[in-house]
Amino acid sequence: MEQAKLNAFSQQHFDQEPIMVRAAGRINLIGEHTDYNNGFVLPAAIDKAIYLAIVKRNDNKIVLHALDVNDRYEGTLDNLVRSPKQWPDYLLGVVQQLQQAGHILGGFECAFCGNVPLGAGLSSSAAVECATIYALNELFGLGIGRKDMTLLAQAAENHFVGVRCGIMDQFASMFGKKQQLIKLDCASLDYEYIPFNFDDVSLVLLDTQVKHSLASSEYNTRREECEAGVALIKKHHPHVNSLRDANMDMLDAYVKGHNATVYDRCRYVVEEIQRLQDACADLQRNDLEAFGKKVFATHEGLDKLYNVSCPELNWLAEFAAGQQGVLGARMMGGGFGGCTINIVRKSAVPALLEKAAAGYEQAFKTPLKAYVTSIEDGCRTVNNLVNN
Ligand code: GAF
Repeated sequence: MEQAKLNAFSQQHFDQEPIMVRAAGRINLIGEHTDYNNGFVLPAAIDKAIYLAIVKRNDNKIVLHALDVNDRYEGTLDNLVRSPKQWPDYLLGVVQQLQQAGHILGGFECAFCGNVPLGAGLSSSAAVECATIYALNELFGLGIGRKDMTLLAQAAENHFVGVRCGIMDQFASMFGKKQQLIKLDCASLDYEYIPFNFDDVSLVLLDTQVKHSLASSEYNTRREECEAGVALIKKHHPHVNSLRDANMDMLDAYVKGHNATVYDRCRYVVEEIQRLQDACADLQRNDLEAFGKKVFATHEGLDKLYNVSCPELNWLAEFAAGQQGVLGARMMGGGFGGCTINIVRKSAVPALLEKAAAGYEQAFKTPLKAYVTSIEDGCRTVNNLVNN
């Protein structure tokens, strides 16, 4: 549907064949709030995506069309400022990063739409950034590799949009591969694909439909708390540059007695980095029950130690834990709203969806949305959108 919409718009508005790009949203199985601590993450690109069509212009204008909100932005390449509309910033930030890296761009016009639900923690913003950089790279023949595009897309979010996110979301959107999880070392950006076996289970996203306003301020606070923990340890162990280099003995010796909150935050991260390694070993043995237990433990840590959950997410995670056939469930992404991810035996999916929707609506007077998701390829060009 999104593709057809973009195709129809392109035919009407562009006098040349556009380059068309698909950039996916993401899930993350385990390894939350570890990316900016130089740890590991285990994300994947999904079946929900942003579609973007782009053509060159003969002047230095940037013209953007956001089809889903029926809005238009017009500016020039030499005057990139944040827009009060907000949505253009994800594209303009990418243009600014490309210019700062020395790439020469001409004017362009692009349109985009998508089915990544906004504010659901599925990284619609990273998908827009990745679609933009991928499309500009193709359009102007910039020759930038995927890793550098990923870093520039993240920098757009950090420096133009103003969110200090880690690398996970952009990496997943750029490097996603069908049926494969990406085990990413966020320190080196080395990665490997790990197949996820869908024979017996589905991945179900339960969307709280809430996004509490604390989300971005608390995200930055968590980063600062982790940095504070590293600074305390570093006085005694100068080689420790991030929580990736720390262990529980160090936290017990140098952080625990100093600041209980910072200790809890750091403890969660150190445990989560190890938990991810153990969970990957479970996957290698195809032991999804053991994997799922670690997913539950991650939720516990995010709620009790890292303090980024909320009543709606806790309700969903606890509810899922009590249902037959649910192997693991937890909040996903930055927190304070968005989705839980649930690993569910296929036979148990219909009952889970039905009971969760009824219970959640009764508890919070808000409808629950649910998506049974699949793992798909990351950024790529698409030729005939109608048939893709
Ligand atoms: C958000 C951020 F954008 C990611 O970089 C990551 O830190 C995540 O929250 C938490 O794991 O999605």
